[in-house]
Amino acid sequence: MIGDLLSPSVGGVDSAVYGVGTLGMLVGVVVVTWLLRDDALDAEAGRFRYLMVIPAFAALSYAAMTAGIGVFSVNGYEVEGARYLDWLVTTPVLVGYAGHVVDVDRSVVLGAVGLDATMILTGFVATTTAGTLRWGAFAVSSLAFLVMLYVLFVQYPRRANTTTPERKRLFLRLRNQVGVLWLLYPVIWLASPVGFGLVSTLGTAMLVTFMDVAAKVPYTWVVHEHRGIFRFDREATSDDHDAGGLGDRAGRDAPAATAD
Ligand code: RET
Repeated sequence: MIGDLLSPSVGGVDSAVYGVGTLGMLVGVVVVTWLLRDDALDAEAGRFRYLMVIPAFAALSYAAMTAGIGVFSVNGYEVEGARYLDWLVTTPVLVGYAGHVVDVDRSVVLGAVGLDATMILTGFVATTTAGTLRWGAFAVSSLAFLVMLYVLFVQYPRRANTTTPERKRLFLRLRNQVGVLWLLYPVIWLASPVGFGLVSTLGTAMLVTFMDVAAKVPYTWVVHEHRGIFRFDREATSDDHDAGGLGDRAGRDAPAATAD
């Protein structure tokens, strides 16, 4: 298996699909580079370096998959190790960054990140085992996913400390993207050869690549669209606190944003 992991095998249509995925992720790298290079923005407040991890790590992971690195077979299935490593690193950033936007209490963000990592790790177990263990791991992963969504949709708004209308709007855009797009991943898993085999290996590669690019690149673009939040001169309006929940202060402490 170690031999499988280390010997690259370029070729096949999967490789071409992952090549397109790599290019897609590079678009996200360009978008975050613009944010980092914009002198009018406070890159520290925007945590743009963390945001960069999302497309950059994925681009590396897709480049590895294009080269056939990290692929191994278990129980007759091809498993992309680089994909799970990518998910393990980048999905917690997607979840954590949405919390950062409205300054959610650290303990709550860590809870969501922990559930997310549990979901990916147990998902990997489900993918690489068979029988009862596989379905047990799938159930644990799905449960962690549902509890994580509860934290994002219920706890995050309650424990948000900075809820100017603009921040709230960006948060909702990012959070809702996670809530909607991510639901398709377990469905694709079930339909793939690892699940019920309704979709071929190539079909699964195409679907997951499309989903990964859709979950990451528009995320960076939405932050770019709302970059005004992180302008140096906006600090004063975005630093107040709210114990009562995300909805309570809407419209009170900053001029209404018009763009969306
Ligand atoms: C698995 C299978 C086990 C059950 C569940 C899954 C969920 C995976 C998710 C992945 C999200 C990935 C993203 C990648 C971005 O590039 C592991 C497929 C619940 C939700 C957003």
